[in-house]
Amino acid sequence: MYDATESKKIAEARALDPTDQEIIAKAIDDGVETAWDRLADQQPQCGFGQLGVCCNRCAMGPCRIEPFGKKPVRGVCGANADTIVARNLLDDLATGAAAHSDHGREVVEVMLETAEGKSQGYQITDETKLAALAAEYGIKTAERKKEEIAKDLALAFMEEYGTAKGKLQMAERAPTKTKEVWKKLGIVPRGVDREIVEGMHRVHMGVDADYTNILLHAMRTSLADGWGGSMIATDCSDVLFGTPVPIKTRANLGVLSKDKVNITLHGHNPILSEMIVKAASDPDLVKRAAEKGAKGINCVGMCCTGNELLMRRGVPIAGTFLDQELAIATGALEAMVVDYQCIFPSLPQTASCYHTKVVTTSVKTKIPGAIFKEFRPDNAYDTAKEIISLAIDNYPNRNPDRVRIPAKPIDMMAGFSEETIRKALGGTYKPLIDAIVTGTIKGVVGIVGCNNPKIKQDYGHITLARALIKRNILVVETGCAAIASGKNGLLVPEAADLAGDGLKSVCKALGIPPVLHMGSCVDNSRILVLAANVANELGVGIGDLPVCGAAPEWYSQKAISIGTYFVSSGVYVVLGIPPKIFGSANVTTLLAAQLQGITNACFAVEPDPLKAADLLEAEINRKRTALKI
Ligand code: BF8
Repeated sequence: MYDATESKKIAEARALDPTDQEIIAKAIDDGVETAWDRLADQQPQCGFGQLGVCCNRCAMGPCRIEPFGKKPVRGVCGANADTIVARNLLDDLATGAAAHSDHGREVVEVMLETAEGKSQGYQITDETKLAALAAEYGIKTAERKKEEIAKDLALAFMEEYGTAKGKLQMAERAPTKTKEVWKKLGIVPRGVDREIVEGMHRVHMGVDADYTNILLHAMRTSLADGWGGSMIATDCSDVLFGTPVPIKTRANLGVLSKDKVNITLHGHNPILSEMIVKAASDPDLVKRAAEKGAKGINCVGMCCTGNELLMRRGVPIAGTFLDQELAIATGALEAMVVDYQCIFPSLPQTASCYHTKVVTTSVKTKIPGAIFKEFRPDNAYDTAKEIISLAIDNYPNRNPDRVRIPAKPIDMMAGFSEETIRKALGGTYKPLIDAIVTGTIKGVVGIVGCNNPKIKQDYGHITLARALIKRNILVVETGCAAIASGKNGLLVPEAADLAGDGLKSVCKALGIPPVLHMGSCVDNSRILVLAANVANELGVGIGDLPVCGAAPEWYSQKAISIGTYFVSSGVYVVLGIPPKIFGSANVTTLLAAQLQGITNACFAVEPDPLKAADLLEAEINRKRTALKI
């Protein structure tokens, strides 16, 4: 046990945000284990694993390669460090691509069931987007009901997953020059199911041993995610729930209420979270909450499903990946309702220290100790009511003596979809292009990705975003990076005062923040579309644009796929956490240098966010010089 001063000191080292620090200190004082403690317990972490030279793929192993040129230089099968590192990377990347794309498939299935009248509580909301997508897919719209069009579109999306056409319709959005690079490399993305299956085939012992060949397939798989599975998830969610427009809300653990039933929606798919929020205003449930002594039902978001909710409904967001245990440690949470991805398996253990109930809802994500309520489209509203009832009935179990809710939620603004940005600029990207040409805005950087307890929570995101806007670089964000900026006050128009004079003038004229929240992690596809549309207007490739990416605090396999589809599309990406590739000099050189000669982009690794800002600015200047601007 620590005394209060020690807990505070530890908390300050773990997180940037004072509200997070407050609850980290409380968790320490309450004796609750969190990811930071588990990371400490794991020290020292396996050096072979960190370098990517550990292979546990078959029953002749596990094998590891000695990284300093001594024996063993090969696994039992004969694979060397290059093969092992590249195979491990493809395996991780395919896992991430599968997570995004499987999420997308579930949204498509709900769209189909909704179109056929078989779902409960969903509807086709955005008819403009539906019509635009139908035109893209050659689906007739004249004199047809929206449900008929949506049914054809859902079937067309399903076909994309395993298409026999050998290419994706969605990827046609990419500029010609970018697609030519893919063609030359033999990485034109086909259906994401196929790329993932082929990836799993290649990493089987005795299949692909050529690291270059393996990495090319990794690039292809990532493209099928970014321009396929993820893009479908984004577009289909917009049709069902509406395309985001600017909206105000609040962020940090202070959004929990001291006198309402608190429900945190954590995970990724809006299919679940949208329905819980909808059911939370059901008069029966509001009455039931009042009967239990609560002043209402307070739904808040967490992680990417939180992003989905806040950008469409203005639902407040409690925090990022590393806030999930802290939300429980406030002692004020009646239920943590999850679907999948980024859910700590330890949540029921955390919850057992308080009264919180952890509810899992997907057959894909069962966690020992959690309550399982299967959530299906055909009974979605009824199940949502059942889950909320469970939270309401748990309200009297809250122990006020163990509750601490931070005082001040922070105002933020979200909802900057590609459509909204384009519309705000007058239907064309010309004003943005002009601002970039004159140097008023030097370029654009997408800051994306997670928290990782290896770095002080949100420090990487916020330090980098502040440094970039000061240099007149517009920042667009998704995922936990965007939530971090919300918690730290960068997502309000007033934050333009922190920007350089050029960017500040543009933000003030448009009334927008210098950091734009573009959505969840699958919504990185919105950044791809934005870049594609700007490049198409200029008649260049994405790789020619002064546009870069960064993932300062990434942890997830999904982030590997995201980073790779950006680099494969021509966007230079700086990672704040080293990927597990340094056991192979060849793999490292290919990803961090040689790719630049092919896609005009590569990866860099820089844990210091200020140095990362220098790298990003230098790359933006390189591309500006090449464009002669
Ligand atoms: O998909 S940013 S910690 S919540 S993986 Fe997870 Fe990373 Fe957050 Fe969203 Ni994305």
